[in-house]
Amino acid sequence: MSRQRALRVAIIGAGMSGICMAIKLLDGGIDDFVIYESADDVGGTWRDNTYPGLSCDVPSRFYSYSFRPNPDWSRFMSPGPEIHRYFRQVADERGVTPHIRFGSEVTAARFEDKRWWVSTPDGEEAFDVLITATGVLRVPRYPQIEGLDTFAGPQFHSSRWDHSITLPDKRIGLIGTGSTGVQITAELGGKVRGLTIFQRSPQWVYPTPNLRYRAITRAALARWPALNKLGYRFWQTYIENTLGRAAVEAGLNRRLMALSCRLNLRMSVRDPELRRKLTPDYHAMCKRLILAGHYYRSIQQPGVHLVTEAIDHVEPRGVVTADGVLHELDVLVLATGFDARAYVRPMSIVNDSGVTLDEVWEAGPHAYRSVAVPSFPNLFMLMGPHSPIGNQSLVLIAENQADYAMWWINKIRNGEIIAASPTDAATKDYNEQMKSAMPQTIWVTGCKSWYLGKDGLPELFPWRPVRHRELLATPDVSHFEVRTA
Ligand code: N01
Repeated sequence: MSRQRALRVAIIGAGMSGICMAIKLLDGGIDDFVIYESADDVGGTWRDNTYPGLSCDVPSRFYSYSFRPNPDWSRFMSPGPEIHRYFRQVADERGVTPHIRFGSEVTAARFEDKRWWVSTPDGEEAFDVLITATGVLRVPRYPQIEGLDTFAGPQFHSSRWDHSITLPDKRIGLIGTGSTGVQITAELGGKVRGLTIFQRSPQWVYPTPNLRYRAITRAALARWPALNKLGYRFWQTYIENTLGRAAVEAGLNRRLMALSCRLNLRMSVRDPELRRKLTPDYHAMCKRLILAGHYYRSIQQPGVHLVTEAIDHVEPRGVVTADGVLHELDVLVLATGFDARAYVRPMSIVNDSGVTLDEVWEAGPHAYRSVAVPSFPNLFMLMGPHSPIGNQSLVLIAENQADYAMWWINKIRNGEIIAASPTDAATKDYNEQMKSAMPQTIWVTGCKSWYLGKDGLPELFPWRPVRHRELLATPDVSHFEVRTA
């Protein structure tokens, strides 16, 4: 222990991944770290998104830290506010919260004199290791629609919900039918004066009822924690062998999942015209698969209108579609998604040659095994480029990536190395392997989605999630440029 050197670590972001990294540091005996958080609360996605019907679509047992099971989840898939409370509670009980600097936005970070210099409006501080935990879908994407800002009523992005507005008496316009739009529809359909859904592309919906856990089940899970662990393993195995596999390998799994979506639509929507409008012309899972229980039921409620005509423009009274119809509205909700290529942007990350991450990523974000970038020493990313976010629980991905970062952090702390970054050759080789595996994935089968990058290829991990875990389990030092003095 005495040979260990003091080490300072900076984490950017106090969402699910940043909290996970902090716990790994504390468990490893490192308490000299700062978490920079631009907002005034933890939780990232689960803090920002508060729209009606918000829920996770990964089973609760599996969408938890593996080291902190939660017997109290109320449903099979947890409602958003419960997940937010869980992360806040874990941050408090594990001693993470005192390390967080709330309201402190990192504007830049540069590597100089073997250290990372992190800038905020309050000044600059030096660290040995920099961890980015800024999430994936953080920056809202606003649609370019003529006249949008002329709308007379309130309008907001789904991730910036205006809770001052009462909903039941309103005619609500909803643009977007991704996971968010579907969850909002499932919640509001039939409960508001009017819900007009502007659908540009229909979605495949995998039937997933969200059942409540009974009090007796929750009591049993609290009494016997092993049951929770069993539940975690069960859902991990299930997801990794269904969606985890079907998205990246053709075969029976893929066909069964597609069939379930087709049957769900066929059995839930009797009106052939409505069913036609809701039938996608691409393969299930090509876009992010929607997992929902009662979307189709809600869309058939009185007062819900599905509009498939393209939006032409917006005027003060509502949305005008290409057929010239004015859809009068009181509130306009933009469930139009996020800039998935933001990563750490707009902050600038600069290496000791003066090269920015933006420059390195000009052709598209890429990394070594999703966690590190050549020539950017001691920088580790959680949820970095090509993480398996399309077919795995993000919580487990964060844990695996944080463990990987810890492996290098321990080497630095033990004085074995001063800095490490992956070699160009290893990173290039890894990215070429990924590129050649992309054609087998469902994501390239002819749909448009936020998964696709500038080159038309998915910015996702093209193999089964287990492979990502294996790639991170045993760091390969020969793939790294290591500085020892
Ligand atoms: O965003 P999206 P999201 N005019 O990009 C439409 C995660 N998530 O917020 O498909 C008209 O998927 C666009 O149309 P099209 C999950 O990973 C998870 O819904 O491009 N329409 C689409 O329908 C998910 O994938 C949970 O033709 C326009 C929609 O807006 C990701 O977040 C819950 C338009 C955008 O869909 C993003 O989901 C919620 C325009 N100009 C979200 N521009 C969980 O349960 C865009 N659209 C964990």
